[in-house]
Amino acid sequence: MGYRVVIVGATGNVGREMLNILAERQFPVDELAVLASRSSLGTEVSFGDRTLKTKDLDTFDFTGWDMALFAVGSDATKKYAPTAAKQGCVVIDNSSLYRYDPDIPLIVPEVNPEAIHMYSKKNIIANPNCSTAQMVVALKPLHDRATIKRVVVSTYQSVSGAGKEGADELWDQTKSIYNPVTDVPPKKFQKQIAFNVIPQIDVFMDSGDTKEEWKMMVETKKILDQKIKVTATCVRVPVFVGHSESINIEFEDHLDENEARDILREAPGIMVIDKREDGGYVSPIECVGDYATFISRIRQDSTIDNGINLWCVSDNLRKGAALNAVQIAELLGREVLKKG
Ligand code: 11C
Repeated sequence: MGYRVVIVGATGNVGREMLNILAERQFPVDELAVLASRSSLGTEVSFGDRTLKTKDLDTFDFTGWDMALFAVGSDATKKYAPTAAKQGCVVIDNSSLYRYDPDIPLIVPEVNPEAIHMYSKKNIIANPNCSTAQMVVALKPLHDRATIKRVVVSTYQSVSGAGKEGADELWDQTKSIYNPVTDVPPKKFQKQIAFNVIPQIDVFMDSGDTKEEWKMMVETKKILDQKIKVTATCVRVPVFVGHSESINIEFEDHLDENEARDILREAPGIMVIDKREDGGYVSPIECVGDYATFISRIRQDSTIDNGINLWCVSDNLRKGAALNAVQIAELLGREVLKKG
């Protein structure tokens, strides 16, 4: 016996990846409902070798469905997730709406699977921001060994983090540079993204950090350890898929770079590619479609007592969104619902 699963926002980038990953990982699905807003109603989506027609999110009754994976923005989540949860369907939400609610678990299964049992407070589980998810997968095994005090991270985030409109803007702007007849001014992004980098993701906060940077600090604390200090600079780069991060970590205890490499090699969800030669590391284009968080460039930071630098790359639509949501669904099935 399997699960009755709903995908909310099935026609978007993340919704489609959720369907691909459920099929790839042979998640035990008995019945699947794919929902979309009225404007995309009737659009067909693929699930393995099947084609499914989207149904209307506005009129859908979640009663009797085991879990709903939400891949819509915070506004739509606010409108529909409480109803789904009240109707007895466990919500796994990819938006930022519920992440900071102390009664809602924020889960990366490789890091804090034990938090799953807190789901029952509100029948909702939150999925983290993409840039946080891949970073905490890398930090967790190192924190277990040498206790992290402080993290300084700079991100290089792909345009797909800003949805289809972000990817379209990079594509159209790049073409327009070769064909200047068509001008494609910045719309989704604050400045030209083609052949450029933009040190702003999301809105500015009073502190001077952007919200994306704030999310990395607050979410890392909630998922991994409240005591870890994080400072982040988040940058949009002209890459379609795959977020990269340069991470500097300061530990309580000494950690040798070779031991750090061995620990990461054994850690769940991680693939270490770290040869000290030309090209002996992973770049974002190579991680697309993969499940792993790739770690390269592991080395001692000799400017502090106990410091390590590393390079971390992952598919932001997969580990950063859809894969993590499906892993939460698997965890929920294994530890709580126990049907599969
Ligand atoms: C980006 N990280 O790359 C963002 C996208 O809180 O789920 C995901 C935003 C979020 O633009």
